[in-house]
Amino acid sequence: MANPYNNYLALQETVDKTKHIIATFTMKVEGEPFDKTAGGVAAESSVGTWTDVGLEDKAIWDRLHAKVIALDESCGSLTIAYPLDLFEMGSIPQLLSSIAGNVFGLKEVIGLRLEDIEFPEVYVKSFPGPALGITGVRNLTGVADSPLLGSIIKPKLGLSSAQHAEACMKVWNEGVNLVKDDENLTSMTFNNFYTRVDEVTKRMKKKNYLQIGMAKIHAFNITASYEEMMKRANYVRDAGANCLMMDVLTAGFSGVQGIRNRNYGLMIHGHRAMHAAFTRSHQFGMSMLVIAKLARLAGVDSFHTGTVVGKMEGEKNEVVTINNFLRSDWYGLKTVLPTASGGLHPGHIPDLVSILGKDMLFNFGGGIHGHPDGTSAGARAVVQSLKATLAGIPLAQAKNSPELQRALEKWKV
Ligand code: CAP
Ligand code: MG
Repeated sequence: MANPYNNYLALQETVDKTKHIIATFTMKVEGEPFDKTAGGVAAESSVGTWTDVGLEDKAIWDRLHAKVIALDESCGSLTIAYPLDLFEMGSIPQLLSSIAGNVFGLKEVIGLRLEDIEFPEVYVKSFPGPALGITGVRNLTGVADSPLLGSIIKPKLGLSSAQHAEACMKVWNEGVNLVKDDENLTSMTFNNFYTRVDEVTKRMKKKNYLQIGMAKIHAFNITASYEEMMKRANYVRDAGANCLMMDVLTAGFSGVQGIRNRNYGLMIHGHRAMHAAFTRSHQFGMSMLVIAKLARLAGVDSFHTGTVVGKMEGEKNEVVTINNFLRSDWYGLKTVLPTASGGLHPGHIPDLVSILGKDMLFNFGGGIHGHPDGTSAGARAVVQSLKATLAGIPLAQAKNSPELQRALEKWKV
């Protein structure tokens, strides 16, 4: 009996890209021919299985089977075209269950990485995408073209809601645009989510920090079970605040889509906690570019993509490629503000601007709250650093910037 996997090879065929989703993988095989295993990956991620089945007729096959349209064993690359009818429009969980589902578990596959996915217009348009996009975030804050500055309150956990809110005010008062909860700060015994929203928005309203066109942003981390995320998002909206945060991978795309599809009209900041479990290994997993594309479909307005110069891994080419995609036109879907975060301090800003550009959010946790003279001084130092950088002044020569100079003493670049 011929192995059905071979039937999925269509190397001479040209497919209509407007009617297919095209996935590119890197694959390593053991104990079976590369091409047959490529067919197996196409089969198991579309309509097939390890043997022929009686119920499958020619009509089903012709309409739905995926096709291996390119492969190169020498570099392990594999490209598969999936007919659109395989997918439920507007559902990232179903897409991943298909293309990034069982295939990673096939015995003969000893390496498989989803490097990129090309989506046709009709599929992209089945998602709302970001509600604000870069333009909307800039309109909200009144920051026309320079990078936005953000902070993560540190320590990550332990402060009370009032202490957290006080730290936010210190940071905003010095000119920083955004503050976000840390990825693991949700609703704690010592810092309840709802109390935190109250404490923060109460202070923001007193200083008129929620006025559109000059607003400060607080990204409240609503990550939790779905029904709890809805309750928290409602509360943030009803409190008159302007931004939700979700840990996109731990909350799951179903959760992110669910919240976005409720059209709160609030900015959504996407954190990528746990991404490295998928993206770091070059043997198994998926690329950060794939995750960034899915996050844009799901509808985040800002998303972490890497710093190149900070504490987290991420090569310059990869980070720049992802950022360019997030800012690019994509069948009319709004753009996403790339966020550089992780081990950053004021001394990094010149490199950040020259490598990543100005359509960016630069986030500082330890780089503000670890300043030798405290949080306010740390916030002033990043503002001074950005000002000097945009004026083309070397940081060491920046005038009237004592806080910056103190920071440069503590943290050498
Ligand atoms: C940064 C951070 C962010 C990471 C996420 C942290 O704090 O709050 O979560 O940047 O990494 O918890 O480490 P610091 P990535 O500024 O104090 O380093 O952006 O790569 O997803
Ligand atoms: Mg964090």
